[in-house]
Amino acid sequence: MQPNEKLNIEEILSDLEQYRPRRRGWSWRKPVPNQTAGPFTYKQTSEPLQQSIPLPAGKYFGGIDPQPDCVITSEIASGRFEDDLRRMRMAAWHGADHIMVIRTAGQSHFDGLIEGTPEGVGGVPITRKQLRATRKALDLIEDEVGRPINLHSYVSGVAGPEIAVLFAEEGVNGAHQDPQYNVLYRNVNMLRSFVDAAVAKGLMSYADMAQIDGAHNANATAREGWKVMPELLVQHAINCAYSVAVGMKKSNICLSTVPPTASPGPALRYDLPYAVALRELFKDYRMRAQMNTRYIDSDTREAIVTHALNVLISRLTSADIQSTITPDEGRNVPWHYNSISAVNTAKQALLALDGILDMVELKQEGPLRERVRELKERAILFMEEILEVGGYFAAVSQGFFVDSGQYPERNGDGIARDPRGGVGADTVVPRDPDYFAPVCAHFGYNRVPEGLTSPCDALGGCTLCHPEKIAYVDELDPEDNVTKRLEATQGLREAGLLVPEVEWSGDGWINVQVFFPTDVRTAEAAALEMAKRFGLTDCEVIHRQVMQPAEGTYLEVKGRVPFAIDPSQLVIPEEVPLLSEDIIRQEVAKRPMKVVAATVGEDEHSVGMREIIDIKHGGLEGFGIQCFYLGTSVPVQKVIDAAIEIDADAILISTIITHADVHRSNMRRLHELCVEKGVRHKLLLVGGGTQVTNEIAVECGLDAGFGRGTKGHHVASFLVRERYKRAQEGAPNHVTDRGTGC
Ligand code: Z97
Repeated sequence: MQPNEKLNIEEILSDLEQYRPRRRGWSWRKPVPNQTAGPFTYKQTSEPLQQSIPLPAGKYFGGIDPQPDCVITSEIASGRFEDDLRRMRMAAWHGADHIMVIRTAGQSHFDGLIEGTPEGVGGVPITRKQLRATRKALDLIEDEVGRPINLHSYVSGVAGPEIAVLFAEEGVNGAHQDPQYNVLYRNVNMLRSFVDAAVAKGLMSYADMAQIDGAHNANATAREGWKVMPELLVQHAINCAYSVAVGMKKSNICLSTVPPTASPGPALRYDLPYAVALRELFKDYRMRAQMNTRYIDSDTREAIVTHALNVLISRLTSADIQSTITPDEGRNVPWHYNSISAVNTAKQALLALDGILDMVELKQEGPLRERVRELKERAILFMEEILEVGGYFAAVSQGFFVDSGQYPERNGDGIARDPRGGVGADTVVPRDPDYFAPVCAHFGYNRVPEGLTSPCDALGGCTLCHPEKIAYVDELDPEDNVTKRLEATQGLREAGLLVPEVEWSGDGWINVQVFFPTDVRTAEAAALEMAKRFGLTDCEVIHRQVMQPAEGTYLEVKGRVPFAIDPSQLVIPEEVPLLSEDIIRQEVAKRPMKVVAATVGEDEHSVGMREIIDIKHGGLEGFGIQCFYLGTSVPVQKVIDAAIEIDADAILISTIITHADVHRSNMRRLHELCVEKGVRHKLLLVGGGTQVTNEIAVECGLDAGFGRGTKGHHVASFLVRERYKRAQEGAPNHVTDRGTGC
């Protein structure tokens, strides 16, 4: 794939029946200690990517994009997997290497595999076709970025073992698997859940998949999330011990850790001891850190700060996977750019905290240690009580779990399940003495006939060894499938039309940020009215924040645009590439440059011009250009005289206040007076100001114009490039006789 070529979804979907995953198993990043990138040396980074998008400020350091040493997760599942593939590519280019595909809400209630590619609600239906297409796309993407990308989803519900087989067959690299999840949240019968978990974990071990447990769900479900810390430790312990007993290697077992509290709590005082206790109790295991979603509201700023603080804890306690849910999960708008924003928050924060443990140490005495000890004691007492009441099943039946009291306190609001009840009760039967399953990955008793090297020889191979034996079902539903969905947007693609998009191709959603100087209720109604007048449809306020009850409210309102844009009809101004800051400095060092600058006419506004010149604002001075600033309201004549006197290379004038097109007349006058004085050929003339554009300035006879958003770098690049060009052409002046069209 070429970077400027779009992922070809039709091509990915073609010939899927023949597609085979390239590998099984999870890939961790390869750490490269003491790695240099640009001017920096990092302690905790991994191998760089071949192609990527750096953090925005990376451009100031030669476009470096260091990759932290821990895996970065992006949760992606918009309901249409074909649209998710493009988001996965964007996420990978920003540094995600763990793509977690959320199953459609409640897929664990299905008692079998789904086939085909129906549209999902609150996630994507996990099916063979969807997995195969996703793995195929990720294989292309990982070649492009030059790093393995882990695909991940969930193994739960009574179809858990079947899903695990599917995952092993299709090269899925990681999965959530925790029998406690089934028991507590899906009311699957306890015995059935643990037996199924053994089978599923056996398959996951065979396929060398990473496993993430389900403890974080207690945190997200309990009424007072921060109080369930002892229970979280217990849940981790149960799943870890069970997984190891099944045969899973510890280095593939990841604890799903969530800092239990959030804004506005004194979060670190709660979360740091919890993370330290966890690290100490489970030192042989991997930690997967996920943001706390329990208290996330619709403010992206607040969510991003929470996320960054969570990453601080990760760095202090060595997480292996940094999961990034969208920074705005609270308002349920996991849009393309929000997913990328979350990946970048993790990347930025991890890099910022690079090597922090070389400099600071967590105290070995005082409140941190006391709290760590207390948490461990509470967790151990919890375990002891489980044993006292007769074991895990009995404890669940008495509502021990997801109780919002901090153990040993109980609030009586835990989730209680009947050990004899639930989905799939009484479906577990002992295996017969001659039980034989002709498959290679299996858990428990299997009476393989003598003489067979592998159990599946009895059948001439199982689907894990002979993928051609997999019965590939393309689609079951003639209407609800990816082909039909792609047909609906085919017209747009064929005509090359552009529609704004946040989740699905052609969805048309945009988000408008607005402030109304009024109370929240009125502001909300006004925002909806505004969106309607914009011509948007399906409008909804997705964020509201009072600035002051009477003075005003900030809102974000989403709506769909009812049009498509034809890029062939757009007038796209020619892009003038900027010279790098280093090249400009080198050129100016070789051939010094002098400029005269002033705000002309009757304009007292100096800020714009000062920022263009000022070294502190990245202005011309910083490139070594000598600037003679004459001040404000300077007559054009005087500016030219000064330029002649010091033998300047260029004149910069600026006009901010413009009435009666005074900016045009000033620029025109500058050009004409220079011609009159016979110096036009010696001087580069540049105009600036809020109303100025390059076109207007050139019309008025100047060499360039710079409007809003201009930085010193833009002007310096123009001056150096133009001077060089003219020197190359051997004739310093090509504009002397240019007529002014303004
Ligand atoms: C995360 N943001 O990153 P169903 N098994 C376990 C789970 O935790 C889950 C399922 C199965 C979160 C989102 C929510 N967890 C994950 C241990 C879901 C899902 O098909 O939706 O019932 O299974 O972990």
